[in-house]
Parts: sequence; structure tokens; C-alpha cells
Amino acid sequence: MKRTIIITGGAGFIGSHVVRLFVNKYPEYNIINLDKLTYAGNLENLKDIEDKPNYSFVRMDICDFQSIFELMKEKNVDGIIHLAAESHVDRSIKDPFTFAQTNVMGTLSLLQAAKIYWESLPEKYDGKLFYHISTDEVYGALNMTHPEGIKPPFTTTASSQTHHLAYGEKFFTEDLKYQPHSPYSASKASSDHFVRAFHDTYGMPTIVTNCSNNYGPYQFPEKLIPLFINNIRNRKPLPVYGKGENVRDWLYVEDHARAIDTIFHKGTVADTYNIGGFNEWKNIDIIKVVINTVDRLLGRKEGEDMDLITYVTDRAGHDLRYAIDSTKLQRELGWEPSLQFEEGIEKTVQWYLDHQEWMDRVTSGDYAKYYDEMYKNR
Ligand code: NAD
Ligand code: TDX
Repeated sequence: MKRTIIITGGAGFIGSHVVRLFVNKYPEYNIINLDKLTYAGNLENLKDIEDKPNYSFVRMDICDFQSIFELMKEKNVDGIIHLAAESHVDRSIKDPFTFAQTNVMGTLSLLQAAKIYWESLPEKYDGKLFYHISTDEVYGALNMTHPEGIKPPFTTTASSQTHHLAYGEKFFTEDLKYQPHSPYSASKASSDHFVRAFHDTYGMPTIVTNCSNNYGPYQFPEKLIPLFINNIRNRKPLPVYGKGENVRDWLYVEDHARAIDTIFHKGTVADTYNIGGFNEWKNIDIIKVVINTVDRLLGRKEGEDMDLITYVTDRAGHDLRYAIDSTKLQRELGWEPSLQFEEGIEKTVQWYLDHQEWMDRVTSGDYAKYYDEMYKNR
């Protein structure tokens, strides 16, 4: 079946993996990467597919309702996979307005453009989908009832999954109420509500998914894992917030992209799916794994860079523990993570060490020139 799909935020970390997967796997689809190219957008992330006939890039702000509407009409768009967002919690603490503008107003502008265009068609919403990518942070924070972590088996419905450890009995399930704490998660929660409201009020076919922390290639080095890999390589301090006791649930980014593909094609309209790796780690433990891996792959003595660990003032409102229960997705649609964490982190560290040029261009700001170079003659 032919389809024309806008993927927003396709020049960012997760978006670039989703665009690559869809462009390569579905040559019959027309994939439009719509991205404003903020500091987080980098077209170099898509160098390998940018000349494919079923791929195009449009530089556009999701808040620009009129332009989005015109684009949808011109290209006869029947699907939207929406990833564009301001995504870094620390930035949201300093500048909440930008997060409300992009994440809330931008999502609303996309929804409204899709509504007006799709409702103008004879077939209306038939065959259409607005798929919104969100985060587990909307659920707030879980308690840490087992500070040392318990090994599986423990009480969860996700029995066929390999867990690392669990730091409590409770997990984020789809029926939990939203309790966001940071301006970032509050803005994502609000956008999720708008998406569901467009289904409930206008009948728009929508799906929302909430995923845990992603890691892998092409992540902007303001986030924990790429920042620390780069600092270890350059022997710079590693700023660990608070005591490093906070727990996150890590998923390899290509597994998230596969989940998005599965849900886009097989998910139930108006439903919500949680996506996660059953892979909880305390920050300090993951940091030690990253140090050992970088040291080993650089031919240094394993662990020799442990003294770079520098405890700094905690993040304001720092959520203690995130842990996703993705049983529903596994049970209903058959998705599960493909990579064990040890394998994923090894691949990730190796990728950043092999792509020092990418890292240097990002940290120097030169990557922003790529758009002008690539698109000046088109
Ligand atoms: P990212 O910051 O790497 O990329 C965001 C992209 O959105 C960039 O390419 C940026 O240029 C673009 N963008 C920002 N504002 C825009 C605007 N106004 N108009 C058009 N484009 C704009 O983000 P990411 O980590 O890839 O996250 C992608 C999505 O997944 C976000 O919605 C985020 O909330 C969600 N998410 C991320 C994670 C994670 O661990 N990174 C986990 C769960 C959910
Ligand atoms: O320098 C650091 N030191 C540190 O201790 C940084 C950047 C982070 N941290 C801690 C804070 C978190 O507990 O590491 C953990 C991970 O931090 P981030 O990489 O900033 O991710 P997080 O805040 O957990 O949010 C991420 O996952 C959910 C993404 O940035 C979000 O977009 C996503 O929704």
C-alpha cells in the first residue's frame, strides 16, 4: 500500500532512527522528514539515506500551523509520526516557555492542521493515523523500595523478559495517572492529553506511546551516555547529579524504532502502549559500566578513569526511579527488546569512538552548517 507519512523531529536522535527504518523498509512509502533543525536537529544523522527516492526533508516549525496544513494538502499526507520536541530536562528547568511552546502548542498546531485537512476529504479519517511519541516521565517517579535491587523473578506480569534488577515492586503501566514533575514532562503530559482529546472530541485516529530512556548512536551529547563517553575519552570530569542513586530504564534506540514501526502498523487506534527495556540501572552503576567499556575499547586499563566521577548538585525535582512495564505491547503486538544491555552499550560506545568527527562537529556547532551545504542547490 502506498502511504505518505510526515515524521516530525526526524533530524533528532530517535527520529533519525525512525526515518531510516521507514525509508529502508518501506520503499513504497513517501517519507517526509519535517524538522525545524533546532540545536538538536542534525541532518548528518541521515547522510546514508538522504538520496533515497522515497525520502524528502522539509525545514518547518511544528508551531507553523498554516505551513503544516499547506504541506499536508500538497502531499496528501495520511500519516503523522510525531517526535519533534524539546527533549532535555535540564533545559526545561532553565527555559520552560520554549518547552510549552514546542511540545504543547506545536503538537496542537499539528493536530489542528491534520484535523482540518483530513475532515475536508471525502473519506475523512479512514486510513489516517496521528501517532504521538511520548515519554515515561509523564507518570512521575516510582519509589525505590529495594535500594540494592532485587533479581528476577519478582512480581511483574512481564514474565518472559530478562530483567537486570528491579529497585521496587511497582512499574509504570498504561493505566497509571499522570504526575509529571519537570517542565519537560509537564509539557509532554499536556501534549498527550491534547492528542487523546482530538480522538475523543473529533474522532481523529490517534495512538500515544510512552517510552523509557533511549541510548544509542546519534544522541545529542547533552544526555548522560554520549556526554559521559565523550568526557571519558577527553579525560574531562563526569558530573554525577546528587549521589548517582537515581534509577532509569534503558532501551536501545533501534528497539524503540522497531516498536514504533510495529505500533504504527498494528496498534489499536485510541490506545496507549508503554515501551521499555526491562532494564533498570542506577546512574552510578551505568556510569561505571560506561567508564570500563570506554577504557577497554581505547586500550586503557579498565577502570582507570573512575576518578573522573565528580558528584555535583542534584537536578531540581530529580525523579528517583523510572521503570516501564511493557507487557501490553509484548502480549498484544509481539514486540520485545532485541538487545541485551551489555551488547547495546558495547555497540554504542564503539559507535561514538568510531565517529569522533560526528561528535567534534556537534560539540563545535559545525553540524548546523550541513543543512546549508546540502540544500543550497536544491
Ligand atoms: P532530540 O532532542 O534528539 O530531537 C528533537 C528533534 O525535534 C530535533 O531534530 C529538533 O530539531 C526537532 N524540533 C524541535 N523543535 C521543533 C519544532 N518546533 N518544529 C520542528 N522540529 C522541532 O529528541 P529525541 O531524544 O530524539 O526525542 C524524540 C521524541 O521522543 C521526543 O518527543 C521525546 O519527548 C521522546 N522521547 C525521548 C526519549 C529519550 O530517551 N531520548 C525517551 C522517550 C520519549
Ligand atoms: O550530566 C548529567 N549527570 C547526571 O547525573 C546528566 C546529563 C544526567 N545525569 C542523570 C540525570 C538522570 O537521572 O542521568 C540520568 C539520565 O539523564 P538524561 O540523559 O538527561 O535523561 P533523563 O532526564 O532521564 O530523560 C531522558 O529520558 C526520557 C530524555 O532526555 C527524555 O527526553 C526522555 O523523555
